[in-house]
Amino acid sequence: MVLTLYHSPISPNSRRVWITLLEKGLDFELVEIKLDGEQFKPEFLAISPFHHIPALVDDGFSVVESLAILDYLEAKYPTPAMCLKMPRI
Ligand SMILES: N[C@@H](CCC(=O)N[C@@H](CS)C(=O)NCC(=O)O)C(=O)O
Repeated sequence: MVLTLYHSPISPNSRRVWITLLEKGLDFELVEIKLDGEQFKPEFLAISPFHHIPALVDDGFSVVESLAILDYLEAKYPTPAMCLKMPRI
């Protein structure tokens, strides 16, 4: 398993993904994207076509949008659960 998080340290959207990776105890690589134009480089656009961080690459599979990344991580790596689902009453 090779997980890479493309992020910017000041971005709250990046941080929620970063915290989730840490809380789940996953091994991952961090790659900082400087939002001074680096996000428009073709290598990064191939991962994140709308030039947004965060982006997660999992064994070559790219996921963008922080909330979608959190859902992806929860589905693929469910333990420990990061969201308690309450039963409907
Ligand atoms: N809805 C997206 C928002 C992502 C976003 O707006 N990222 C900003 C930084 S916080 C960004 O990459 N900006 C660079 C750009 O628009 O070129 C998410 O939750 O991931």
